[in-house]
Amino acid sequence: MQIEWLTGALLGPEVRRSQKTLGDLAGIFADRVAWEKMPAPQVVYRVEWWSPSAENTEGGLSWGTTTIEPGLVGSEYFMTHGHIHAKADRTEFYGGIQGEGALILMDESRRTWTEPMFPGSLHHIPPRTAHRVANTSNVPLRFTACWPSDAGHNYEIVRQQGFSSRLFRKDGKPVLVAAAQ
Ligand code: PAN
Ligand code: ZN
Repeated sequence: MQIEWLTGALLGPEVRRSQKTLGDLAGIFADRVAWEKMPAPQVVYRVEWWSPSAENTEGGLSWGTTTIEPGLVGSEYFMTHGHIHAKADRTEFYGGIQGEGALILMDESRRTWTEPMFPGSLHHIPPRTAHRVANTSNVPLRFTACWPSDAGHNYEIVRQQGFSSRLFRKDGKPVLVAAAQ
């Protein structure tokens, strides 16, 4: 296995890859009318990862790099779907590589806050904390992540309840806005 540190790109036969398009992210962005006018096949982000231990292996680790394209749906930045770990006490590291953005975190009481992401930023996602990343720059945002093999990903909770705040561009700058209930 190899990593290209300048981009986070993973190289090797065990690398797995996935991507999410605007069509895959139905219901995730606030402005449904703007979302419907955009091409469903447009890629919002890609993930490449290496899981040397099988999923669900206690004590194992996975390593991944996510690349989020620059863009907006209405005035909301392109972002990852977001999830909470199925084993909710499992934590994770994120590290910014390229571009700028925000790590959006939400605790169990639905309090949401952000941490700025930039090349060299390092983040610890605490237990029981939903997480997603928004790209607030004009270039692809790339970050690396390391998480426990048995963390699991609960996407349902985000699909059903969303985050309590969203990141919009206002006057050219990111602003966290309480979501309409
Ligand atoms: C990351 C995320 C990745 C894509 O590797 O899975 O950034 O985001 P979604 O999983 O929300 O689509 C991670 O947090 N792993 O646990
Ligand atoms: Zn995670």
